[in-house]
This record gives sequence, C-alpha cells and structure tokens, in this order.
Amino acid sequence: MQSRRDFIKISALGIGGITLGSQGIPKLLGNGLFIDPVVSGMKRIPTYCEVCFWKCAAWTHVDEKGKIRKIIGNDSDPHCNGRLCPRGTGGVGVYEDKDRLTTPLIREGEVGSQRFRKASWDEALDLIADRIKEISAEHGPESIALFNHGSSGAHFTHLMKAMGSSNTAPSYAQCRGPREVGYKLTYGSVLGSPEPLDIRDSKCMVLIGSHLGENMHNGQVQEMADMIEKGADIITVDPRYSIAASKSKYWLPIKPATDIALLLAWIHVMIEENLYDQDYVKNNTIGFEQLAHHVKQMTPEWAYGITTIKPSMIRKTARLMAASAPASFVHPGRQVTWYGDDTQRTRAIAIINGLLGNWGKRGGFYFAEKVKIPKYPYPEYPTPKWDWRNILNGRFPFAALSISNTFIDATIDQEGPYQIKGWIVSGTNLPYAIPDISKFEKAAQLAKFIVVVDTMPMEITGYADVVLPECTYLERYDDLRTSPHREPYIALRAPALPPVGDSKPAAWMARELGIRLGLEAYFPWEKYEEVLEWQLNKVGSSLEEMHEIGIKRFPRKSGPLYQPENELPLFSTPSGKIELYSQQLADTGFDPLPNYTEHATPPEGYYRLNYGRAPMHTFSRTSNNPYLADLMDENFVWVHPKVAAKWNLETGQKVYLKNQDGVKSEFPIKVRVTERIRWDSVFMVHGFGHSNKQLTQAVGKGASDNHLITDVKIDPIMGATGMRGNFVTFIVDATT
Ligand SMILES: Nc1nc2c(c(=O)[nH]1)N[C@H]1C(S)=C(S)[C@@H](COP(=O)(O)OP(=O)(O)OC[C@H]3O[C@@H](n4cnc5c(=O)[nH]c(N)nc54)[C@H](O)[C@@H]3O)O[C@H]1N2
Ligand SMILES: Nc1nc2c(c(=O)[nH]1)N[C@H]1C(S)=C(S)[C@@H](COP(=O)(O)OP(=O)(O)OC[C@H]3O[C@@H](n4cnc5c(=O)[nH]c(N)nc54)[C@H](O)[C@@H]3O)O[C@H]1N2
Ligand code: SF4
Ligand SMILES: [Mo]
Repeated sequence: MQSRRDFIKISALGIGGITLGSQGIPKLLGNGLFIDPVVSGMKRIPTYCEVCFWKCAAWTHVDEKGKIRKIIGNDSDPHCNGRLCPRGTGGVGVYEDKDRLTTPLIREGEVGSQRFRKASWDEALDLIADRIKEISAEHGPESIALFNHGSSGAHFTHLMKAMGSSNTAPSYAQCRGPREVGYKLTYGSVLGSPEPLDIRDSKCMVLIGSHLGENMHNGQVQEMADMIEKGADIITVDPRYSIAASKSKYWLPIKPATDIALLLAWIHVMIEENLYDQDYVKNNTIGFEQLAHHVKQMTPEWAYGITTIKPSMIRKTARLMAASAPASFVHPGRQVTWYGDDTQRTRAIAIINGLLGNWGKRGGFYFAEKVKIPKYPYPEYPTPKWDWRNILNGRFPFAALSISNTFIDATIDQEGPYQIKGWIVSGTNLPYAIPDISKFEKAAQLAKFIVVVDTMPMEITGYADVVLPECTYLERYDDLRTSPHREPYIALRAPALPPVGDSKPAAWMARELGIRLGLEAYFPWEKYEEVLEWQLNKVGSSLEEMHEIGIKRFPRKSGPLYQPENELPLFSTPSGKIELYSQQLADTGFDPLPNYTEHATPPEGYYRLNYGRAPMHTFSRTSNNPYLADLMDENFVWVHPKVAAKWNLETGQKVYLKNQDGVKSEFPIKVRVTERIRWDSVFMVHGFGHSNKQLTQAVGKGASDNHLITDVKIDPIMGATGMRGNFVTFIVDATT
C-alpha cells in the first residue's frame, strides 16, 4: 500500500530547506507594524494560500535579505495539516514571477490588444472613478457588474454594494453551482467549501468524475490517503483512468455523459435488494414510494446499454456502498457543470446519499461549523433598483447566486431594461474560464468600460481600459479565513514583504475608489489591519496573537459533530425532511425525480473533449509560475492507442484540435498516446495555451480547452454552463 507521503508527493521544489525550531513571538510596534517571529535568521509570517480556493493556512519564511525562502503549511490547520500541495509550496513563484504587473496601465490599442501605457495610481483611479460616475449617472450603478474570484473580490463587492449594485458574479456557474442547488433542493442546505465529507473515517467513497489526486484539494487528498491506509474502498466512475481510479477497488470507465443512468440503476439495486437504510429512510425522507416506482424499470441491464458498465459491476458496487453505510457516500463533486442536467445529476447523488443514511454520520457527512466574525460597522448599503434576478426574468428559478454568463448576455443586450455597461474584473481570467469565447469577445467590445485587477498580465487584462496591479497574497492583508470545518477556525493572511513595484492590495484600491466616488463613509479606516484588529478583538483575539499563531481554533457552539442517536435531524427543506421526490421541482415544471436523457455523441472522426486538473497547476493562473512550470510546462492531448493508430499519431507529435463548430485551437498541442482514456474521448489539462506574449514562460505552450468549448449546455434549473458537450478532431499537419 502506498504511504500518504508517496501518494501526495508534496515536494519542496528545491526551495531552501531551512527548518524553524522554537516559535518566536511577534512584537507589536507603536506604529501598528509587527515584527514577526525571528528564528535562525528567518522571519515567519502567517498567510493562507491563494493558489487555489482550498485556502490552506501557511507560514511564509523570509530571510534577512528579504527573500522568501519557503512557504510551509501551518500544523494547526485542518485544511492542510501542516503540508501544502505542490502548488502551495510553489507560491514562492507567484511572488518571484518576473512578468508580474507592477504599475497601473491605461489601454492605448484596440480592445483585446495588449497595448498599454504606464500610468500613476492617481491618474488610473481618477479615470476609473470618472467613468463609473458617468455610467452610473446615465444607466444607474446597477449597470456596473463585478466578475470576481478569490479573496480580492470581497473588497470590490463591498465597494459595489456601497455604490448601489449587487451585480457581482463569482465563479459559480462554471464550478459547483449545480451541486449546491441539487443539495439545497434535496437536503435544504448547500455543502460549501470544504465539503463536510468525513473521508478519513469513511469505509467506502464513490467518486463520480471527481479526480482527487489531480484535483489537489489538500485536506481531502490527505484524508483519502488516510482511508486507503485503513483499508477502505474507493469506487471511481470516470472515462479516464485518473489517479483516484488507480487507487480504487473498482474503476468504472463509464461512457461520458451517461452518469445519471448509472446512478438511477444503483438506486434501483439498493431498493430492489433492500440494501438501503430502511429506518433512516422512513424517518427522514419523503417521496420514497415515488422514487421506488420511478426506478422500477431502471435495471442494471437497462443502464448497461447506456453506460457500457456491466450489470454485475453495477450490482457489486451498489452492494459495497450499502454494506459500508452509513460510513459510505457518493462524493457530490466540485466542478460539476458538465452536460446541462447537472443539478439533476447531483440530485441523483444526493438521493443515493439519503438512501445510505449518511447525513450527520461518522464516515459520511459531518456537521461543519464556522466562526461568525462580526461585520465591521459600515453604514447600511443603498438598495439597488434591480439586480441579476431582474435580468433572468424568471429563468433559472433556483439560481441562488448571480450567474457570470448572465452579465455577459446583459452586456450584449442593447434593448432590454436591464443592461450591463461597465465591468470590474478581479482575479478571474474570463477568456479562459467562461465558455463560448466569441460571446465573451462581443460583450467585451460592447462594454463601455472595463477595469481589470490582476497580479499578472493575463488574457483578460488585454480587454481592460485600465489595469490595476494587485500585489500577491504574500504581500497583503485580506479578510480572515473563516471556512467551516469539524471545528471552527480562523486564519490570518498577513504580508510577508512589501508589495513589489507599484502594486497594491485590493482593499487599498477599493478604498481609494470609494473616496473618489464620495463613499468615504464606507471606508472609515486607513489600513485594512484596522478592520481585522476590530474583528479579532470582537472574537477575543488580536492581530498580535494571530501573527504568532496564524490559525486559531474555537470551541464548537452548534452541537455535536454527528447526529445524536436519539434525535432526528431537521432539514431546511419545505417538508423538513430529505426530499427524494422534489415538489419544488415539480411545481416549477422540472422533473421531480432525476431522469436520464440522452446527450449527443461525437460525430465520425470526432472525440469528446474532456478536461481537468493537473496536481501541480491551478487553472490558467500557474502556467507562468517558474517553479510549477518546471514540473509541467505544457499540456498534452491524451489519445487512446486505437485512435492514435487510426490517425497515425505518436506521443510527442504536435497537432491542432478543431471542434464541431470549426473552431481550431490557437496553438498546436502534443499528443500523449495512453490507455488511460476511453477511445471516444480525448483529455487535456485545463489552463494552458496562453496567448498573452507578456507571459514569457507560458505563451504558446499547449492549448486552451476553453477555446474549443463553444457548445454550452445551460442548466435550465439554475443557469450553469455545461461544458462537456464539445467534440474535437485532429489537424495532423501542425504546420497548416
Ligand atoms: N474550459 C474550462 N473552463 C473552466 C474550468 C475548466 O476546467 N475548463 N474550470 C472552471 C472552474 S471549476 C473554476 S473554479 C474557474 C476558475 O476560473 P478563474 O479563477 O478565472 O481561474 P484562472 O484561470 O486561474 O484565473 C485567475 C486569474 O486571477 C489572477 N489572480 C491570481 N491571484 C490573484 C490575486 O491575488 N489577486 C488578483 N486580483 N488576481 C489574481 C490570475 O492572474 C488570473 O488572471 O474556471 C472555470 N472554467
Ligand atoms: N491541482 C488542482 N486541483 C484543483 C484545482 C486546480 O486548478 N488544480 N481546482 C479546484 C477547483 S476550483 C475545482 S472545481 C476542482 C475540480 O475538480 P473535480 O471536481 O474533482 O473534477 P472535475 O474537473 O469535475 O472532473 C474531472 C474528471 O471528470 C472526468 N469526467 C469527464 N467526463 C466525465 C463523465 O461524463 N462522467 C464521469 N463520471 N467523469 C467524467 C474526467 O476524466 C476527470 O477525471 O478541482 C480543485 N482542485
Ligand atoms: S490545496 Fe494547494 S494550492 Fe490549494 S490552498 Fe492548499 S496549498 Fe494552496
Ligand atoms: Mo472550481
């Protein structure tokens, strides 16, 4: 059996291996600055990682010359247990990247070109404030939309609300939105991040497309290693032989886009063979009879014809899941915007979890809790006259958060009553993150004004009228991390070094803009530390203490981690029970029980475009990182040997890809011939194929999946963008 260390392969990336002995104590100076612990000539400053959204708490070690020597995990943090993933360790490269943005820029060339001139902060901020005032005067502040992802978004969200706009869109409709809605409909609550999965104590975990191991969500990967060490079982359903598949008892190489049929057949077996938790279902769910009737004909034999998974395997895996219950669950997934019926797929997963009776059970789902940090006493925000719900006008009735693509549509719309005219984009590389690039381009051309806040010159910065350079997470304070976990924790992010060049934190930018917009009442502080100090004092801590410990644990207040045996849980659904049958969906004209619907299959000579993560990269943000590029500097297109033989392809050969709509990849990509992908699909790691020449390391390396995703399957229940219904073929002569 593989040890956790081997499995996670958390490397030091060759960065100085100096160890920190005893802990030093930070000193508070009269001017509010801190002297952080100095040990062996190194300062140690707390942070939480921004290389992905798992937000592991860490220590940045800085030597006497002001060089970051390493970033290591904080031992007290349950997100990382003292060990960062390769990307978090490689955070040093985020700081050191030579291509970073270091000064505000004002566009000189066409929209989408990368021609800018340098500007002072005053000039850039004055220009933005003037344009926001103009657009607000003409169209109302609601016509400004914020696209945001990551910690900086909170500062601009505050500014937007102070201006009178709640049109802010996180990466929700391209990520976990359908899962949250599927769970809300079934259990009455969303799952959030980290998902409250009791992986370490589970006896059986089922992964439907979740590729833990490549998806490096740290705590989950570590707990998965723990459960493997304890001899627990994993069942992986994936058309690709993923890392998780290689650690699994059963790998089910499903025909893509047919998972709902498999899930329904599993439900069939559980009911038919009385494998489900009958007491639990009787006491805690509604709609069982309708469910049993619904799946009556959905036998493993029926599913075999759809999924290509043998009936015996479907039965065997259903029995294994049930035998391990309640310490058994189907992982609800993370990036779940696949085929447009994603809320329904998550509903099917939630129903199976209901039958296994694993809510509030050890080895199933635990009850997570977070620290409630009091809101800083800002004046009340003005009430916007309209928001994204008006744009939707009744479409996607279960959308719980705004949908980024809605703002793109509302920017293109020149007639409707609810138009978007200006964009603030913070921490998201939209042309590489939102599918249907031609629509994005059209909207970007029509927007009257675009501000982009980023740390790097990315593709999105090319569309900006003004680019504001943010310093990295290693050079700034941000909000306290309060993510829920088994126990409530807070984590501090503090600057390890002053910002490089003329880059600044988002909190500072939002305040400067606020003042220029006459909103100083919403920014009654000079430095963001004041807000943090106020909040920390309210929960019985201080910046001084947090500089010393980085992460602070609080006692649970919400009750036990698991459901007490003698009490029934109360769910926040209309019925107060787990809704196997959803009256809410029936009332709004949707299937109250999940159904399998057939999706298009690739035309002759085309293969389904499948994409995902690599352990050492995060989306498009790390491809230029010198340390992480050292581990992997381009993506490959995975091709099954049978397909390779048909096309005469060899590993290392460069091809262009062309999709069903005739869109060709911007760059060629190297072939990797491998049995690890089904013959009907190809796979590529998302986030490569950069076109911005200022990304000197990453430009032109590999290809971008997002450019080939032009057929978008919108989820009618909540509006997410299904991205896996695209097919590609090869252009073999890569010189044409
Ligand atoms: N085709 C395709 N599209 C996808 C996905 C996919 O797999 N394939 N995945 C989807 C998923 S699950 C998600 S969550 C989204 C992710 O979408 P994004 O979050 O947009 O991902 P990135 O491409 O990494 O872009 C992040 C941007 O933030 C910048 N940035 C990094 N750190 C900071 C910072 O501290 N401050 C500021 N201001 N900017 C910073 C980076 O330079 C980069 O421009 O993409 C979604 N879209
Ligand atoms: N290293 C690294 N880790 C990350 C990130 C990162 O950028 N880098 N991003 C984080 C974020 S924001 C997210 S949302 C998660 C996403 O990570 P996950 O939610 O775990 O994975 P997905 O990207 O949804 O799924 C990818 C897997 O689905 C399989 N798949 C494709 N089509 C089908 C199908 O039809 N059926 C089935 N059953 N499987 C299919 C693919 O082969 C692949 O193995 O990763 C997180 N972790
Ligand atoms: S999982 Fe890795 S990249 Fe994500 S926050 Fe943790 S260390 Fe950083
Ligand atoms: Mo995501």
